[in-house]
Amino acid sequence: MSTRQFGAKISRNIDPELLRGEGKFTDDIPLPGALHAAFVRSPFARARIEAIDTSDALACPGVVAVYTCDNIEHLDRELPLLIPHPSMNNARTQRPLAREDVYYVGQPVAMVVAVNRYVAEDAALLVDVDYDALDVELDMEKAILDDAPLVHPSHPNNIAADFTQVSGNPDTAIAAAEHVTKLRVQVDRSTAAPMECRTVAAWFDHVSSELTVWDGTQAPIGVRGGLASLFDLDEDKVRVIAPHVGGGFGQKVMFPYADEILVPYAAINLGKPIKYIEDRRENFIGSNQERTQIHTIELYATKSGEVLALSDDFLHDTGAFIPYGIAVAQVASTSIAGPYRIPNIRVRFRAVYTPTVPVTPYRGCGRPQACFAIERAMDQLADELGIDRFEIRRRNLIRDDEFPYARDGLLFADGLQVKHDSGQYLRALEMAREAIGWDDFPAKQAEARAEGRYLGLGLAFYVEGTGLGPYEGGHIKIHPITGKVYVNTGLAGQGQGHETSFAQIVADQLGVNVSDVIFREGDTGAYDWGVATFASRAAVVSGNAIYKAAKVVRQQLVEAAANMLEAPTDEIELTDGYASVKGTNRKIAYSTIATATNPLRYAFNEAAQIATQFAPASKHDGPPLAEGQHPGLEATDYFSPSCATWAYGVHAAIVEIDPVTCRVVFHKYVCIHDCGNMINPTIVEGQVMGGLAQGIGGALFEHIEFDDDGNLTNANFVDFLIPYATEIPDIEIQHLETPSPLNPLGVKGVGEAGCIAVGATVASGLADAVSHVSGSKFHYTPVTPDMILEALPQGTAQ
Ligand code: MCN
Repeated sequence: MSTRQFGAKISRNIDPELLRGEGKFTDDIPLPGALHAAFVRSPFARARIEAIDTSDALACPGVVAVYTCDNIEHLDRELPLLIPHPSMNNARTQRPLAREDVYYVGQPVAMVVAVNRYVAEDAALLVDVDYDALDVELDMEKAILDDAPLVHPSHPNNIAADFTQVSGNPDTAIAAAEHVTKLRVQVDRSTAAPMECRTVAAWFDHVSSELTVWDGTQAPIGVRGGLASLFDLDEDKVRVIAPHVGGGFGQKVMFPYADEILVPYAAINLGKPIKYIEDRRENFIGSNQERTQIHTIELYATKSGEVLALSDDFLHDTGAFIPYGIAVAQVASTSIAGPYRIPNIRVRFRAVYTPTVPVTPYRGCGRPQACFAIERAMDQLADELGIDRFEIRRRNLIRDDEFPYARDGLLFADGLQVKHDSGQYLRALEMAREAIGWDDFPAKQAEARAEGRYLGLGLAFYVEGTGLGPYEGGHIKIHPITGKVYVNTGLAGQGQGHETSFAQIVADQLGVNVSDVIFREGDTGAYDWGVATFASRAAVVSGNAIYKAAKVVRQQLVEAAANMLEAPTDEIELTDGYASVKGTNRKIAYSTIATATNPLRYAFNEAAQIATQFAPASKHDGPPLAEGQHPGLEATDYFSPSCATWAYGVHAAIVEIDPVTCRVVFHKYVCIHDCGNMINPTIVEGQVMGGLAQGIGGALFEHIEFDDDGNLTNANFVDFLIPYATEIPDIEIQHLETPSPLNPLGVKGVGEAGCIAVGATVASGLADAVSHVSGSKFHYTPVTPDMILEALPQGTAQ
């Protein structure tokens, strides 16, 4: 195995197990004697709770306990604000179980624990809650008016945060501008819709006082820390395992949802294992969502299309609580200038409380909205100035020699200045232009129009600050018996292929096959330093931590082998699990080196016998460890990024409107993207494709619909449409690899990239398709067939 593994297209090693149905998800964990939990949830978007009567539920055979705010002791409190920010005044977070008031349909009010889920669900229906319904306003633009009903009386005009950032000197630039383009765009609410809904199971061992929790979370270490502090346990007494997780997409990163603390609480309280598996309806009404933003964006430009200043003022729907602070809105506000060198920016947002399920990051986290705003604005500017859409972008893109390009005054969600670290933006645009066939398109469009067809070309450029800190760690150990390499991190994957891509990094450093690297994540019992999987950060932060640890183990291998083979270190080669002396047949297996470097050897295998020749053991044990020496081949290291690294890409699509159904048909979809050096292009493409499919969902189908009373009216997959394979076109992906200068591997993240530009691309294509007959600009997503019908001349659609 002399070929380099980093950068190789290798199939994901976890897939066969998952495809055969052999994955182990929380619900597959055998917990003999487990009780099951079900929740009573608010049917009102806003109401006072006059009384809760649990007596009928408690009398139900098989019911073991019913919890309300009155019998959960110290847990009856507002949960912590996860990301504080000075722009928020008295940020409101949720109580595990409602007390006195409910703030959204789906809010947990009581938890029933019973011998099985059927009994628990039936008994939950018997909990009698007396509500006094209050007025609600779900429309953000009305919710900020003086007479609007308040979600929290503590917050006038429903404003949770009001924050402005300024870069450069917008006022001067605005005064100098020759042209201004202004538009209002809206992206509406969606949800992550993971295949597996959220899950949690817990067991407390009263003898050892150890709490074990299986949680389909993106952040087991965070959950562990939270539970330890809530239950006043040493962290070492709490083990959180994220087994296989059927997709997270951001929805499973937030801690704590009510169930995540109440299920462990009941397990401690009742002395029995407890399980809660959220059902699909609960996932729709009770698990966090994202996306609604309304932007009013203005571009101030010269007549030749050079953008001098950008002003954006947007409303961000934060739902009824704001546990994540302003993170989503801040990411949107700092991505608003996209890839353009706009020196003067003023961006303000107001986060608005609405009586709906809370808003936390969902794949893309504010970037799809920002991309939609700036890219629709760029198209409009191009139209108004009579410049073609590729050209207007070309004139404004950050040029290669301008990197690193800092936006003074704009702080990203990590609190650090926005700085685009590297890229080839002009080249990416040119590649997209060629791949989509921009030069030939006008003729094709003219031909289509002559036949009465609506054919359009859309494009959008996106940027994504990835790889947020603060840090991750990696632990590597070569096993003395088998020579296999074990790698542990504090991450938890939900389908990102970490098992393969991180094995590739290690395989290269240590000279082993990827199949000999065993990667483990999602278990605080195995490794418990780190943060979580979110913000497209694993490749950057964990990848580099693992790389650093692997380099240390490599050095250990080389030194030990040099000693055992009596050769200088620079003569040692590492390949295929053996250390050898260059140009000779003298070689030694890693298992032997690992065994020999451990003074205490009770192994009975061949490696141990051979190892004895090199370092003969005394009767029971080997030579003492020298000062500073440690046994075996093992290292832990950490990586802490200095700031976000910026990935980017361009999408271009040729779309046609089916005049009968107003369906959007994709003729071609091209995605040029750059996530720095790719560890595994197969995984990168899978991530881009998955994100893109989610983006198409958001652009055309997926839409959380509330009625005027705040009821979610499409809480199922019949009415909430996610795209199937039949709706996803063939995607032509082309890679650019501009290394990030900010980390040793030169990588940038890719997990969210695919979804960011899709809405803007589709809208751009649709507006182009109808531009000869309609002024429709498609400034709203999802674009529904109704909207398309409205854009067509009357009577066109059949
Ligand atoms: N990768 C690579 N080369 C790079 C960058 C990344 O080969 N230059 C590989 C990584 O090694 C990893 C994968 O691509 O195997 C994604 O890496 P990264 O971009 O670091 O993203 P994370 O692993 O941190 O995953 C989080 C990201 C986010 S924020 C969401 S949301 C999302 C996503 O990943 N949710 C997902 N992708 C998902 N994919 C699946 N199947 N399920 C989800 O819930």
